[in-house]
Amino acid sequence: MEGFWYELKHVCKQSGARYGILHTPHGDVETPMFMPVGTLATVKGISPEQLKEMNSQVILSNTYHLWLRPGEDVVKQAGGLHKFMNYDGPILTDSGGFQVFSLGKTRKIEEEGVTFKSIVDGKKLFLSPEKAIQIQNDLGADIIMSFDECAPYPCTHDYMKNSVERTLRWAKRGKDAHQRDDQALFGIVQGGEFEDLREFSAKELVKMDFPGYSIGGTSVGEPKDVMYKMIDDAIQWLPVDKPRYLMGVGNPIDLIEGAMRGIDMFDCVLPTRVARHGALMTHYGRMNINNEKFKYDFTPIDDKCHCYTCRNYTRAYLRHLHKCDEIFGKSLLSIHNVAFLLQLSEDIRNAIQEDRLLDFKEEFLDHYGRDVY
Ligand code: PRF
Ligand code: ZN
Repeated sequence: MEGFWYELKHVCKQSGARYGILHTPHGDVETPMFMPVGTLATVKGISPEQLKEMNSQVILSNTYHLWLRPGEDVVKQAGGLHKFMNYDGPILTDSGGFQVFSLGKTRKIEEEGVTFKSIVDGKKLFLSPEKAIQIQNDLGADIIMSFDECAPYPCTHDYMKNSVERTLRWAKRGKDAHQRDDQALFGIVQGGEFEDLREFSAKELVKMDFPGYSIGGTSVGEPKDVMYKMIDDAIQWLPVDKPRYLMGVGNPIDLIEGAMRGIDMFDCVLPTRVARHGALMTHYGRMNINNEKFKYDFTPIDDKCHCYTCRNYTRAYLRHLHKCDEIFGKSLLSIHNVAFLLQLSEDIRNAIQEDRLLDFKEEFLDHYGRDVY
C-alpha cells in the first residue's frame, strides 16, 4: 500500500474522539470528516472548484452506478475517475454491495455473488467480490470498499451469522483480487445489532490486515441507541492506527455522536438530496426555503454559515428560485447543505484538538435542537 496512511494526531481528553490526518495519493485530509456523495461522478449541482472552495476533504462515488453508466471501461480510458470528473482531491468508492441490497427488489444471494436486476434497464446482472474490486481498480479511487452484504434490520441471529461469515469470505476474495498498490482497500464490519457477531466480524477482518475499516449495516431502520451500540460493539476491536468509516451516516448529530465514539469518516446523501427539495440544515435546526415567511426575508439562510450561498444570496431570492424550479436554486441550496456539514466537521476537529468536544456538543445542540435529524 503506497501513499496511504492514517496519522492519529490527538485524542480528545473530554470525549475520546480522534483528530487525525489521512494521507492519500491525492493529498492529505483531516479527520473526522464528512464526505459529500457524488454517486454518478458528480456531487449533484456542485462543481469541483466549489467543492474545493468549501474545503471538501474526500468525496464519495459509487461502483454500482458507474458500472451501469457509463461503464468502468469508459472511466478507465479517460484516465480514471479523478481525470474523468476533473476532481484532483481524494476519492472513495463504495463497492456496490449496499446499492445491490438497497435498490434491488429481486436479488439472489449465493456464495459466488449476487444476481439482481439493473435499476437502469431491468437487465439481469451479477456482482461478485472479485468483480466489485475489478471495477473499483478500473475507476481508480484512492480508497475502495470490500463487497459486502448489508443485511436487513431486523433479522435473526442465524441469518446474520451466515451473512457475516459470507461477507468475511467475500472480503478475503476481494483482497486477493485487488490489483493496485495505490488504492487502499477497506474491510467492512457487519453483524447488525448482535454484539458477538460485530466482535467476530471485526476481529476476523483485523486478522486480514486492511489499511482501514468501515462499519456497515447501520442506519438501516434501527433506533438511534441501537446504532450507537453497533458502533461501540465494532469499534473496540479495531486498531487505533487505522481509519474508521461509518458508512451512510452523516446527519449533524450523528457526526458528533460518531466522532465521540472514535469514527473518522462519514458520508450521507441526505444534504444534497433534501436540498433539491428545499430542505436546509442550519445552526438553528432544519428549515424549508418554501415557507411563505421567507418571501420578504433578505437575510442569508444561516448567519453562522460562511458558504458561497450564505455570503451572496438571501432567503427571499433562494425561495423565489426554488418556487420557480430554477436549477441554479438547487445548486445554491446543495452548496449550503454540503458546506454546512463540512464546516461542522471542522468545528468538531477543532473541538477535539481543544479537548472540548462534549462542551461543543452541548453548545451545538442548544441552538440546533436535540430531536432534529
Ligand atoms: N455497506 C456498504 N455500503 C454502505 C453500507 C453498508 O453496510 C451502508 C449502511 N449504512 C451504507 N453504505 N458497502
Ligand atoms: Zn451556507
